[in-house]
Amino acid sequence: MKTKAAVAFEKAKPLQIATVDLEGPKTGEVLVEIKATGICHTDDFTISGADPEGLFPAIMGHEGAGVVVDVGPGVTSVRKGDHVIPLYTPECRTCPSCLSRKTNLCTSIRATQGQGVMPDGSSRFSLDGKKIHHYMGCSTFSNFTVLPEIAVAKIREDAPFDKVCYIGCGVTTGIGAVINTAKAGPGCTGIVFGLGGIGLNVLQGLRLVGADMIIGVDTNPAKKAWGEKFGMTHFVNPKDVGSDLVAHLVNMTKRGADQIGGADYTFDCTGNVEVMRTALECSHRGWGESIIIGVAGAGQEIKTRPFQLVTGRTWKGTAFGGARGRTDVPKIVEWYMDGKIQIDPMITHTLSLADINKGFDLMHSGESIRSVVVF
Ligand code: NAD
Ligand code: AHE
Ligand code: ZN
Repeated sequence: MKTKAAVAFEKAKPLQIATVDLEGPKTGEVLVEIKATGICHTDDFTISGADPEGLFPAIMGHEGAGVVVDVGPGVTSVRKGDHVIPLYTPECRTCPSCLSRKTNLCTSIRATQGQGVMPDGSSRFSLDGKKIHHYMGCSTFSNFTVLPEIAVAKIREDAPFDKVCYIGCGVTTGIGAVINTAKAGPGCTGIVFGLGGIGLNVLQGLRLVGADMIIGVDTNPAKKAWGEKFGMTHFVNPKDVGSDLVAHLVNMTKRGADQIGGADYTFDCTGNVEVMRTALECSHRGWGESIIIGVAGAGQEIKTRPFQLVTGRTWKGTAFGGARGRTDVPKIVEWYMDGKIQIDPMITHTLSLADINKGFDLMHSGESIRSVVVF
């Protein structure tokens, strides 16, 4: 069949709208009509050429929602007409990682996913007979896409596609980082670096678990008002603080008789390795945990004095907020539908596919939180 898609033909170039060929679903695969897709910073990261796994040409996008329109042989868990959210972190429930119960990082199709192909090693997308790569196993910047059945979460049918697509990455990553990775609880203190599409969801996750003090840190002063909408109690712009941001944040979080300071949990939502260091070092001596969410480019490395870890701080990372997609995503959709979490105010722009490059411009200028393309 033919489908309209935004294609990244080469790195660091605007996406081009094209009508491409899409083969139908093979064994264990499903064909999904994407109704809406968010634009995540990670799409931009890969398009920029900074992603060591980046492949071109490719159809990016990994934050979608849509309807199953066909299924391949052997598919049992979903059927035509089901509403689904694609999962860049699948959940096969049979690989050693899924069975370990220690991680959400299902390994059953990770190798082929990283090579931009389906589990049988081939791509379903092509143009003029030439292969186009899948991206993160999702390629939601295409009106129709093919996914393995283990990489879709079935959701309730009354959930609006143009809002719940955001649960396909940003919402789940931010809230999941608090609940699944940090396992934060009532009364804790948290510091969130970078109040974009991910960081605001970390803020609302901290509010959800009953954190006492929620500090947001962003170099864009406009993010103060944004943070306050989602539970932030204090805002810090590093540009106003001078050279010792760590000392400033430690001072702000001094509690109890010993007045040591430092947050119970800190989160990097910037992808900047210097910020990651600051985030670790302003976590509490003895028990502070710093969770890396941001994705850093090829060649970037994190560093700190080992003393920071010797004195009881822990560095952690999280992908998709530690969520097991087929199990957890339908529940997060329920939370949204029940009003327990907010999504609508964060979707600042709704665009047509033809205008998808404007979504990236809005991200770069800091004007948008999330842009959503509606097909
Ligand atoms: P975004 O562009 O919407 O937000 C980034 C925010 O960081 C902006 O508000 C920006 O002003 C702020 N910022 C930039 N430099 C800063 C600095 N030095 N100090 C403080 N704030 C600073 O991006 P996003 O969509 O929220 O994504 C954030 C990061 O998370 C990206 O690196 C993205 O690739 C990554 N990500 C990771 C996962 C995962 O599973 N681990 C999932 C989604 C996104
Ligand atoms: N390809 C990059 C890694 C990118 C990365 O870490 N991606 C996150 C999801 S970001 C969503 O917006 C992830 O899921 N990581 C786990 C995995 O298996 O990729 C690189 O550096 O090579
Ligand atoms: Zn993402």
